[in-house]
Amino acid sequence: MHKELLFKKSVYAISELPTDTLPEVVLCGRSNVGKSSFINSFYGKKNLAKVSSDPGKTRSLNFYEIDKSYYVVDLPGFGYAKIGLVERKRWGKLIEDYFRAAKSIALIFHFIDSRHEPMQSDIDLYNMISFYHLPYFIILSKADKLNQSQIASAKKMVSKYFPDFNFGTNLFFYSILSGKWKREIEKQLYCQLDQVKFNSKVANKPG
Ligand SMILES: Nc1nc2c(ncn2[C@@H]2O[C@H](COP(=O)(O)OP(=O)(O)O)[C@@H](O)[C@H]2O)c(=O)[nH]1
Ligand SMILES: [Mg+2]
Repeated sequence: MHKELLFKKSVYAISELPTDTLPEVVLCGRSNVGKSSFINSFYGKKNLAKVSSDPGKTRSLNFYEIDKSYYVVDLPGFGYAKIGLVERKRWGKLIEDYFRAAKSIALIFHFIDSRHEPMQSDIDLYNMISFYHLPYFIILSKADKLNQSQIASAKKMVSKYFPDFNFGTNLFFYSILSGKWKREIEKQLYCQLDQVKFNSKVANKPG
């Protein structure tokens, strides 16, 4: 389905954001939750996005261009304890500035480790995204680590925190070790991107 995936650039300040208007699909969530692994697995590249054995290493917004038609933006993970307060605040500000400045966000993927309850930083992120009214999916990552009954408990747990999300629509499991959940996400992602393209066509229609 995806033919071409290119690393475009790393952005360390809002002034460095790409100036074109390709739609952006934004990946965010805590460090080590599997965002970079998702890019490699979902787009079938072995090592394009750097998978970290040193959590919290990504300090930039990393832009990947898919089929010359949209960007995937890998945001720096937040909430990693070993990072100093000053550094953490700087990241928080970069992320918030990005959400405020970005004009082309088509969709946000918020990654949460399927084995753990959402943390305060996840609730904070949820509140921030809701504030900007941006289209929003939650991905429960590393689902290969759960057995059937743990999958059922994870579903219950997440519905308690995020009652307005529905499995298969805007809430998904994912694993880099199994192709099982990919198709579902792909379908909803392209639905969303089509919607964005349609909206911009309508907005740009002459007369
Ligand atoms: N078992 C399992 N491990 C995963 C999965 N996704 C990521 N990981 C591992 O989790 C660690 C952090 O992944 P990474 O992609 O760097 O997380 P990021 O900090 O959110 O970008 C790495 O050791 C990955 O191999 C998954 O679906 N299943
Ligand atoms: Mg990463």
